[in-house]
Amino acid sequence: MSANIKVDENDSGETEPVQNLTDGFHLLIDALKANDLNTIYGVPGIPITDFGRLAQASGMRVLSFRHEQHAGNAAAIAGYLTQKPGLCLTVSAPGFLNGLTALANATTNCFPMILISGSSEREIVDLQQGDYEEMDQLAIAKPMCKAAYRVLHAEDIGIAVARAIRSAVSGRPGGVYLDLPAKLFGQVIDADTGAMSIVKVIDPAPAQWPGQDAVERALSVIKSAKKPLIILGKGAAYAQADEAIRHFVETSGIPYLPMSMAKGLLPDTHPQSAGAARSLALKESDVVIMVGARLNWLLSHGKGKSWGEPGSKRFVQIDIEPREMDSNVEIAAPLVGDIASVMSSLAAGMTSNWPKPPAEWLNAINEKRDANLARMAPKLDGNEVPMNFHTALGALKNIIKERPETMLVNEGANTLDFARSIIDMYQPRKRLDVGTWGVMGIGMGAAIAAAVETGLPVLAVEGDSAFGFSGMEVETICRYQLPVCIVIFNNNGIYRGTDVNPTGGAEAAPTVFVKNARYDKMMEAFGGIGISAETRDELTKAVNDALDSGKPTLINAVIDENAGTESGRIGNLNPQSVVSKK
Ligand code: ADP
Ligand code: TPW
Ligand code: MG
Repeated sequence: MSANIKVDENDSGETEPVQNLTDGFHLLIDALKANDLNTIYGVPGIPITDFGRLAQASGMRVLSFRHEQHAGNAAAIAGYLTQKPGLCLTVSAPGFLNGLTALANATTNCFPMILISGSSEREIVDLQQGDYEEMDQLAIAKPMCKAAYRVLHAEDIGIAVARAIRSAVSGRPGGVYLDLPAKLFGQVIDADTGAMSIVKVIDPAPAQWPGQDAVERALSVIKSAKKPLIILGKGAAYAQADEAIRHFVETSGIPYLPMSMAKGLLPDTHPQSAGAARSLALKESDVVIMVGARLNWLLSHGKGKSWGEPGSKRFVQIDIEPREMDSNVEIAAPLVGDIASVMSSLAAGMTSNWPKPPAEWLNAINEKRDANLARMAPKLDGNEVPMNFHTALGALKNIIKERPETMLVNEGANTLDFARSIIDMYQPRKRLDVGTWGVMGIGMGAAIAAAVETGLPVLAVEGDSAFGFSGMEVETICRYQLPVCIVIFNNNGIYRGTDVNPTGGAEAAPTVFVKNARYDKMMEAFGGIGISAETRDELTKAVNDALDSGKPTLINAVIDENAGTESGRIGNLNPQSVVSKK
């Protein structure tokens, strides 16, 4: 898009050739569009209000949120789903800081995004003279993300955007900060010079092949295993190497465990899924093949009781980030490269008569899995009123089974942990959740990005506390008429609704909320559909109606306030007081 700013250089009234000009606003739009970045999630204000208007006028989608953190979370999920950096646009200082949490969270989760923020003037900021929303944003962003850049000259916008894109998506993906001082937007340069300054990034995330020696080493470790196990992480989901992963899993015949956002990469009902025999698989395995998953807290750092006898494991790890190797335990066979390339290298070395793991191991896992599933089944068919987590999630499990294309968003404590294990996923990249930090507040941002980026119906399963962190974005969902159905598991509080003030005073205990709140009324305030569901049948009907109609809907699912446990499944991480409670 050319700026079409024309200046008549002759003020004497004679006709003179006019000079085509462009400015920072238009150059930024041109640079983004040249790289096929066409959607912006943000909050307007000085100095980026006109940028949003001009971007929309240019045909970009500019989606305004009610708080930058949720716009940032949406951008991060857009990046995860598309392998292109999601864009978040914020105003200076406070808007920037609101977006920064999402940028840090994206980086932690290896999601590519770019936080573009307007900022105050360098000269004033650096002398600390008190500009409007003054803050040294670049310095603050740097430790929170993968890379941070500032642009001072309009002719550098093209190269800066290119640099930001490549930084976000190449190698281990992550968040990038782009600092744009207010003055930059209004800088005017010659339009031809401007057009030449735009850079289209060629091959932004180049394939990274593992060395042949590394491949052979890994294959020999895998071949020697008596009890092998594959762990698929969200890096594997991000890589979009779905067929190559399926081929590796099925040719090897090795049981696999999906980490939560890798669920559905292969259907959870796949005969090799060890999801319902997780403890046994981790404890007893002798060779563990990590595919785009880190040995962080979510996997007890690859050691300790849940991993069985010390020294009983050898690890093969596939990751694009070399420094991930040996992060927590020794990696016997590191495979550094992108998952698609590594998988195809492994496949080349695996003949079709590749030996399957010993039957004894497969039987042990299958028996455990079937027993666990059988034990769980009756709980999921219950009709209790008020509903407990199993009643309500049993209903949602059946709905996702019938509608496997649905995007599922999930946050909370019990609401998260139970939903993760109960709701089977059938397709890749359908499950979006609290990720590596276990952060509350991703819900509405993730739901909005899921709807915008895929056009598919979205089901957001939210703890009542979790929802509160981003609840105001229901207005955004209604405004853009997105096909999002939010189900709030309302148990009157954080973990449970039963805590009382130990002093006997009237002030509420720290973990409880207003009893019997009607979250559904929030949706009605903005023209959406609000429903309070007290039974399994009411819940099933309301969700099906919402997914059929595509209308923004919020269902307040009334859950027994006694049903949850402290911190869900990670209560063991709570520090214990050594001084006895009174
Ligand atoms: P989970 O939480 O599901 O266990 P993590 O976020 O801990 O997953 O790990 C994801 C890993 O995937 C990161 O170490 C990241 O470097 C890696 N990764 C991301 N994209 C790719 C890719 N295309 N190829 C290989 N590894 C990747
Ligand atoms: C940004 C701490 C972990 S889980 C949770 C909080 C506040 C809410 C749990 O209650 P909810 O779920 O959602 O009602 P349920 O089903 O168990 O009742 N701030 C941030 N992130 C985290 N993780 C917290 C606080 C937390
Ligand atoms: Mg709750």
